Amino acid sequence: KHGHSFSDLNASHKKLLVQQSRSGCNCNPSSLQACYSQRNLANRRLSSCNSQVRSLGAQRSSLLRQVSGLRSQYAAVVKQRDVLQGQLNVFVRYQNYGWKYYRGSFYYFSTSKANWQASRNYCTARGADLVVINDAFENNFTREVKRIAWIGLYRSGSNWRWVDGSYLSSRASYWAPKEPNNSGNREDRGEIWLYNNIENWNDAPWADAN
Ligand code: 2F8
Ligand code: CA
Repeated sequence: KHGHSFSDLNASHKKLLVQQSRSGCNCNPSSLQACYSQRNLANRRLSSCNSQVRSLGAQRSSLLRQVSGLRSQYAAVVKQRDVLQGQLNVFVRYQNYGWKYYRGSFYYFSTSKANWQASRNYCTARGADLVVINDAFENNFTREVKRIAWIGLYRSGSNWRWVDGSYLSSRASYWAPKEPNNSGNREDRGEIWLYNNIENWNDAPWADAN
């Protein structure tokens, strides 16, 4: 059969009308114009959606970078906290044993009397040593002991040295007036002596029990 029957044409016309009404368009000029402007509007919305998608994608990767930065900062802070907690534990333990903290070091002012070497052994058995007085602050802090007390100073020949190996000649010193005098030619160790004075050290025989 060639060509279309009237009823065929009618059916396909109806079908087209249904499709047109689904798409919201009619084929008269004014509704065609409305159809174009709807399409243009849809295109504008689409391109605005696309740029939002692009911008959100960029925000997402920036946020992911921030998250990974924050994760590593968090880990670093946790590590720092653990170090500080450990230091705090040490601090509390020393304080509980009666050690005094001053400018970065712990000091123990013993009340028992012993000669210089036995005093030094008492210190080293506790992971410390007789005090090395580095400056005016430490000198004023240590004379707060308010009694005669050995310090980590010894004579080797004509040189006075600290127990850390340094030579007193290259450091601040706080000898009492006229000291060290090597009285009786047998004084070879340093002590806090005139503790009420800034210049308070004396040399005394190592075997004295301070
Ligand atoms: O007058 C200073 C002099 O005093 C004592 O000797 C009499 C001290 N001796 C002891 O502490 C053992 C000296 O060291 C000090 O120089
Ligand atoms: Ca002396």
